[in-house]
Amino acid sequence: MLIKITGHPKSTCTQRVIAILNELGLEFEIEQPEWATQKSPEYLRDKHPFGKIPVLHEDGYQIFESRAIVRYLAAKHKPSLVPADLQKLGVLEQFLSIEYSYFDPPFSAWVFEKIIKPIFGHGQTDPVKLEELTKKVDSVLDVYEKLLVGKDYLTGEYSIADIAHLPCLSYVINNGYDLGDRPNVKRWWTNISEKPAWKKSIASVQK
Ligand SMILES: N[C@@H](CCC(=O)N[C@@H](CS)C(=O)NCC(=O)O)C(=O)O
Repeated sequence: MLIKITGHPKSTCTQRVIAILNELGLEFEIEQPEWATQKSPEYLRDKHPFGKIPVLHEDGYQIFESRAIVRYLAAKHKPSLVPADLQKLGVLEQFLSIEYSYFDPPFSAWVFEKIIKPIFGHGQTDPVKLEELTKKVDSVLDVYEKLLVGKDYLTGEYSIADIAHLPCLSYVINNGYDLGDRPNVKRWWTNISEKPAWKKSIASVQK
């Protein structure tokens, strides 16, 4: 049965799901809700109680939250992306939590300010705000530079923790953010962004 995603190809959360679907070689289609529909009583009742995207629909099964969808699809279709060894799983969960707690807030705010805001008619990019967000992104990547010492991937092996970072990291780098003097982050970025599945995922949607 074809997997359906309620989402928008430009949304970072939707791109996280697209990235894992392409990594797993699964076919899918995207159903884009109208902005207003996304807050309608029907949408809140039937798709997402918080009025957000993305939502996964698979043969009568439905879940929302991009990282939960990534975990579910990887565990189902490619368990090597989610280690069985409990200590390795703990490290993976640590990096997924780091992504959600410390990485995503400034990065998704940067993406909103620079890209999403003007595209979707929420106003022009505020350069002062963007500068503040750039400093926050800098601080997060300074920590990643240390976390990535001697490693090609966050946990040491390519995993869903790397995939979870791709949409926001890719957006900022493709839209003028300079990684600066951070050789470990640069090596990691090259390793994860050159995966064929990611290239397929962002073709024509991130610029
Ligand atoms: N933690 C959620 C976040 C969902 C979310 O904020 N989605 C955004 C797009 S990336 C959205 O629906 N924005 C529209 C809105 O807030 O009305 C996830 O990862 O799925």
